[in-house]
Amino acid sequence: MSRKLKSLIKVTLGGYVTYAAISIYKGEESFYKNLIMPIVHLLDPEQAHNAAIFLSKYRLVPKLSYSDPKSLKVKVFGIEFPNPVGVAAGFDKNAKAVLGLKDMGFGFVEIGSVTPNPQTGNEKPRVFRLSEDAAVINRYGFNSDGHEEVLKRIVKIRNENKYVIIGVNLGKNKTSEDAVGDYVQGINKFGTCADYLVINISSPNTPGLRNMQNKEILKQLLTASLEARNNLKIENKPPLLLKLAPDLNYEEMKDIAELLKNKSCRVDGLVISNTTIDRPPHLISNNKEETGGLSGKPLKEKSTQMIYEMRRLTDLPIIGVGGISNGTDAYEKIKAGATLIQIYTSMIYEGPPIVTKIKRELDCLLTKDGFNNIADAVGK
Ligand SMILES: Cc1cc2nc3c(=O)[nH]c(=O)nc-3n(C[C@H](O)[C@H](O)[C@H](O)COP(=O)(O)O)c2cc1C
Ligand SMILES: *[C@@H]1O[C@H](CO)[C@@H](O)[C@H](O)[C@H]1NC(C)=O
Ligand SMILES: *[C@@H]1O[C@H](CO)[C@@H](O)[C@H](O)[C@H]1NC(C)=O
Ligand SMILES: *[C@@H]1O[C@H](CO)[C@@H](O)[C@H](O)[C@H]1NC(C)=O
Ligand SMILES: *[C@@H]1O[C@H](CO)[C@@H](O)[C@H](O)[C@H]1NC(C)=O
Ligand SMILES: CC(=O)N[C@H]1CO[C@H](CO)[C@@H](O)[C@@H]1O
Repeated sequence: MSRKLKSLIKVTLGGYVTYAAISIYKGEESFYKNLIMPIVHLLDPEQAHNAAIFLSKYRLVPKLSYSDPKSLKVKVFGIEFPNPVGVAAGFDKNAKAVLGLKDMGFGFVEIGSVTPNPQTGNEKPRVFRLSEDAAVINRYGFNSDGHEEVLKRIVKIRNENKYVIIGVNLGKNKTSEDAVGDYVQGINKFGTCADYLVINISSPNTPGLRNMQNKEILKQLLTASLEARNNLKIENKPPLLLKLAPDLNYEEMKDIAELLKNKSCRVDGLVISNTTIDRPPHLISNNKEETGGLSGKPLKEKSTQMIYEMRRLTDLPIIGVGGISNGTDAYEKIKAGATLIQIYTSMIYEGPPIVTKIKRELDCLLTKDGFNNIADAVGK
């Protein structure tokens, strides 16, 4: 059997099993975590991920009965979010699954990273589960359908008049000599259809990255990107966010914060954080030696700490991401200074019901502490 056909069957099978289960046990959390996700995990992680995108693309995910409570509504960057729980970048790199993700209950979807030209990324295997650590290591290396394709998909969603908040995470081509040029091109391309844009200074995988975490280059990147955004010929210009690696030390954080005070560099918000190249000594899974970015539970404290520091250093709104798997984790990020949060890795382990779980628990925790809404709890 050809490899392609084989993989198609595997993906379809994975999809079928998941779908059947969804139809029978709508949104049952422990059923997913203990039964469905282990079955899905018989597929290799990239196939499992493709299956998930496939299901979401055709909107074969449970329609939820949970409707977002008022306490979870939050307004930031001039946008009203129905709830603060978003999908982190990298899950729906090519904007194929946006509406399915909305059906799962996400308050917003960050697509990408999208590179100007299509590129295939690194050789497979390039994503690894660390099940015992509730973590993942990936070295995808920016596989992307490229600006044109992804833009078409977003425009289609917009034309269908489906209201969903979409952030676009912009990337650069691996072979690009001009990172700033790639970002500017992305801003011009997606500026009119994205609700927010994200540029980054954080990839442990792409050669040349660490140099980017250098003040001069960062300054150039920020001024050029902000200028491109400000020159967009539309009335409501999208907020521009900067995504940071968790591997910055305090001095580097201070440098960045200092730079962000300059009006020509002042982005509208931060996404904290990307994956880490660190390998904490307590990891026990076999795959812990793989090269790439580590995400999930072992990243949690590090990213929360960084949110706390950057909030104090900059006062910018923050999207908190890294190792969130329940309402308590989300609440910790919010109290550290995040206004919105995102998840990726925990969805791999617990499946779609995790979205409602986080929202329900978060609502409870807010009420318990006497907060009326998210905004009241940010940074407390
Ligand atoms: C398989 C995988 C692919 C990712 N791809 C991207 C990406 O293309 N762009 C990006 O900004 N972040 C990417 N991320 C990082 C996530 O957006 C997020 O910052 C990180 O995984 C921490 O969140 P988590 O612990 O909830 O997974 C990726 C993460 C994973 C696990
Ligand atoms: C993207 O990649 C191509 C080649 O891979 C490169 O020539 C180009 O300069 C890069 N940037 C843009 C904006 O296309
Ligand atoms: C802010 O940035 C601009 C443009 O890069 C530069 O000319 C100016 O000196 C900077 N100001 C400060 C206070 O750093
Ligand atoms: C963060 O790191 C991962 C690799 O771990 C990379 O794929 C991703 O693109 C990076 N994020 C950004 C915005 O560069
Ligand atoms: C939430 O998840 C964390 C791990 O990320 C765990 O330590 C904690 O006990 C969980 N809390 C609840 C209330 O489930
Ligand atoms: C998505 C993306 O473009 N990631 C970039 C993050 O920043 C570094 C530094 O420029 C780039 O190398 C990555 O490609």
